[in-house]
Amino acid sequence: MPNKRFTKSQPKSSITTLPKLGMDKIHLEEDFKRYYGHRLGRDEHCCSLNYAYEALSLAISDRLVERWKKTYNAYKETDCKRAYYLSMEFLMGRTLSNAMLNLGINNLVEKAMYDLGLDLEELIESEPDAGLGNGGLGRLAACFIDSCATLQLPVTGYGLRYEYGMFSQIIINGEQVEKPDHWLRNGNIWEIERLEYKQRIKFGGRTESHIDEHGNKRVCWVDTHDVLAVPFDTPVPGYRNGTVNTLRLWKATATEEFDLDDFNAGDYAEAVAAKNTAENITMVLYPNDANENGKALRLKQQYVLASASLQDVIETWVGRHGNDFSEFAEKNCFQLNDTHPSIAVAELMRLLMDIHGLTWDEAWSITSKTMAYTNHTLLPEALEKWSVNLFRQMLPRLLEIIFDINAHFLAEVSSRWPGDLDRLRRMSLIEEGHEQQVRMAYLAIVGSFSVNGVAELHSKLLQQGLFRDFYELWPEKFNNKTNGVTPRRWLASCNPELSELITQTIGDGWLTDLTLLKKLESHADDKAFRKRWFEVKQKAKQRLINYKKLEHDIDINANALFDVQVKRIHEYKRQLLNVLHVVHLYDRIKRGDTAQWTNRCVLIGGKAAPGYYMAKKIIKLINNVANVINNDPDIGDKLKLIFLPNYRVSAMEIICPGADLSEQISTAGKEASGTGNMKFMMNGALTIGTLDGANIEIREEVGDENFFLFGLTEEQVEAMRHHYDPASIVNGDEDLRRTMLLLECGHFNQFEPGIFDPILASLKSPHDPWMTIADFRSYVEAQNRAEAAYQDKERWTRMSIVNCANSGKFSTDRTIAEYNDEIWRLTPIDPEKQG
Ligand code: 26Q
Repeated sequence: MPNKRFTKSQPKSSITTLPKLGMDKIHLEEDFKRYYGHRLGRDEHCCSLNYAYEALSLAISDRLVERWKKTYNAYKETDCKRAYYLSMEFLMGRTLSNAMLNLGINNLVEKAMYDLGLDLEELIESEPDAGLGNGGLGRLAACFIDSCATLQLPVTGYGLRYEYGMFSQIIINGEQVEKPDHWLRNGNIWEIERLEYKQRIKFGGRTESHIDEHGNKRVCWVDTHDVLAVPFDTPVPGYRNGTVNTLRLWKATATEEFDLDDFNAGDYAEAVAAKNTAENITMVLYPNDANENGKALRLKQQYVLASASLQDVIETWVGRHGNDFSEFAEKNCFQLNDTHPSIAVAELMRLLMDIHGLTWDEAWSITSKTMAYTNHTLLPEALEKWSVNLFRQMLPRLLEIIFDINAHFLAEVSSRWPGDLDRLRRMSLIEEGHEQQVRMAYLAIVGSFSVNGVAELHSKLLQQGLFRDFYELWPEKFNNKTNGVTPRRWLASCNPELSELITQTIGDGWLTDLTLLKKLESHADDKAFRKRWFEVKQKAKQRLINYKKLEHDIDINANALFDVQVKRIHEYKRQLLNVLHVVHLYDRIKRGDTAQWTNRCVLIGGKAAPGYYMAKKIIKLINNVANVINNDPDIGDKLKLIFLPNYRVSAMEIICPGADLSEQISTAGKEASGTGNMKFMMNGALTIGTLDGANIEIREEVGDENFFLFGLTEEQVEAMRHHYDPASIVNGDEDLRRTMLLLECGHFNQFEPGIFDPILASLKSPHDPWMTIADFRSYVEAQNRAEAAYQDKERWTRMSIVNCANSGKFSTDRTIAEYNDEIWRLTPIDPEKQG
């Protein structure tokens, strides 16, 4: 009974008071050796990297746990307001090096390991990524909780503990093959299982209603098939400030009676098999970064996250306040990371009414003051919808509540716009059609007091387009919170040489106030400083080459322009535009048009959703083009194209310091924000980009002269749609015509005839939503400007410094400060000044 509390005895305080752990080299070495030798039972005959990694991690983890308990107690004692970040994804990457950096013991541990004959770098790299996310949205959640801890805000991350994270990608014959990512295979020393906080989650069954002794209607949800959600907690340290917050991830398991019922009926094997249905719920992360419609298992995942997290918060509340919820809304705030956890709106209503006896009005008043929703997409087809029938079967009580929310809401709409039936139809939470669907984004908007986009353009387009009707009704709910990235992982930790140079030049304040990087700008005029900057960049490029060498046998020269596009493969992100440019460069070399040539190495990486046909074709095309170019002796160092397999957090930590040029080339109006763009800028890459997402704000910060802008604006894209004629653009542009001809004649698929026809057809279609052909000429011109700039090393280096110097806005410390000032309104708590 692991969750049984002490009854006959109480622990003496002597078992809970511990001496403070030493933060010096001697104590760390001692602890490391003890864990290695005693806990793991190893000696000099067994020098597996993994045991050394574990021993060190255990020693570091102890130091985190010490601060974790202190933080927990400080929050509890102050009874402060709290926020909860609800997200189906936390793309954490590796933990060890970040923990050491934030504790301030990274240098010291490096020495300690060295003295023990170990290479810290090697230990760090032996840790698998926690890849519990698809891309931008999941990594943003990870950067957010880092900044919350650094700002000492009482914020808990709630998510799911997937047994299998994002698949790992291998390339066979140019094609993506997915391999399951069993990231927990060797255990996970950073998490603590908390059986005592498990929660029961209901599925299926039916509802019954009756009138209680006060004459109120009460609903019971009965005959359900329940599962348990067990939390696993991971510490989230702030940067050198004593705060350690919590990331709580739920694992679904079977209830005890689940097996017993069947067991008593004599069907032992069935009973054990039934356990699987429960445990399957959190088995695997869905590897789509756009909506994959209708999968029942995905809805189950979403409900486990929402229900377990809300019950957890309410249990803590009731433990302190009993059934008095009068101050609940003043003390709690739930930030919904996209619509994925938005069933929480209905679930909070259910818990408050059915379990805690509140009236509809009381429950709605609380719910609509505690929920806040962040949108991450502008693609209408990516808005999440669930079939009403599926909902009725799986979550009948929640469907009733959604219908009731809708009835109240539509009454409000019709009193504001009497008789406007079309508006009612447009705004209803239920989409009518041959099958009724629940519109999750509308549920999130109606149930929240705040709705935000993730970059200025994105937030504006939400108000004018996707959510226009709602903006007219409630303009005060809508706001913008431009994304960021944590400078601890994305500069300090991934680029130690550049960080060292920056700190030597302007001090180390930038680590917690990134706007201080601005001080670097004046040094851009200092030739000696530029030289050092250039040397650091070259080293980072060499590191990237060495990393690539592991998989490839291609000679890459660090003097070439490193031109990088890494992100999920998506038509709207337009990796194809990049490929068209590469083929155009190849064509130029082949026809001898190489005066003033700039050697270039184009790196493209990213995963395709396994069911996304076009995205997989694009990967194949990149690899085929690469094969031809890299094996053509005429091309040599002038041009290389490399597909980086298995792009992930730990890969980006090597890629972004080594990039010269950052490709941010989505069709204007389609990329909500982008965050890779920020990581590159911070590490001194220059951007070639469209006026889309946060690119616009990056250009504003760095100035047009330090940014390679191209392409149609969002308004021009929309205006051109009606008369878009790619065929005439191709015919009128000799370079483009030749490029398309090379692709069409099968030059890159000589033994695989026709395989790229679908790609070519989509490029040439007047209905191509991404309008790639429309931006080709302007893109090539911007690339030419980039090459000219790169030829002048002094000029390029100056621009690189200016980019880094103006990246201060893009720290998640700024983003989170805005979330807190305008949405959460939490008071920072310093655990060291408490108690
Ligand atoms: C939904 C339903 C079923 C299965 C999967 C999904 C699903 C999963 C993940 C839908 C979307 C996502 C992820 C979206 C995402 O990463 N969006 C990106 O968010 C970043 C952070 O705000 C932005 O910078 C990017 O512009 C945006 O594309």
